[in-house]
Amino acid sequence: MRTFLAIDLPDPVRAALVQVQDALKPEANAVSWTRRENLHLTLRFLGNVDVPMHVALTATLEDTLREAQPPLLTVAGLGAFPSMARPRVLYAGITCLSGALDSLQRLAENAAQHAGLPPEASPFHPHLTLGRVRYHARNKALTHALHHTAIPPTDAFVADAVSLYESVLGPAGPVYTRRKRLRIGCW
Ligand code: 2AM
Repeated sequence: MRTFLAIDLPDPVRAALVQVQDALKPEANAVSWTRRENLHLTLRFLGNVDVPMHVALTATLEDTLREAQPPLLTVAGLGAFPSMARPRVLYAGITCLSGALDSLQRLAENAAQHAGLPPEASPFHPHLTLGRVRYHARNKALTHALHHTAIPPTDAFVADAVSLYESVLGPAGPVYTRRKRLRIGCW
């Protein structure tokens, strides 16, 4: 089962991100846009993991998340990987106003390694993927739009849980199904 750990987004944040996608669309015709229901903040991509590993991983994470502080998050600015000049992954940034998103990511990483997964090689760059450019050439209009498109203001939100998602890849894009929801902090 192909899975990842993510933080869900409130509806008003999703709506704001869809508005941004709509604003960028005229400048980007070869982009696979993330569907509204698929918008999320990835904490840790796990890849193909078997059931016993998931059980071990979620048990460890559930325990450690109880001691964690739910972070207060807000959406902040547009960006692109690998660069604004050569955008391949279009994203909205995320800023942590209080609590620590990085320590949540470390708990997810520790749980993954404890369950037997190899360490994540890439550094953590928290982001909300809006779309992926299918043909990556320089696109000055898109770069310009990324610099000049404003994200509609949204309220900051508390991330009160980490979700384990199953991802099934298909011709119409991935379908994500939540398999588990692990609360952050003591309730
Ligand atoms: P993203 O956060 O940039 O969108 C499910 O595939 C999620 O896991 C995606 O949202 C994706 O990135 C993230 N992810 C991270 N590394 C990945 C990888 N090697 N393959 C697929 N998805 C990955």
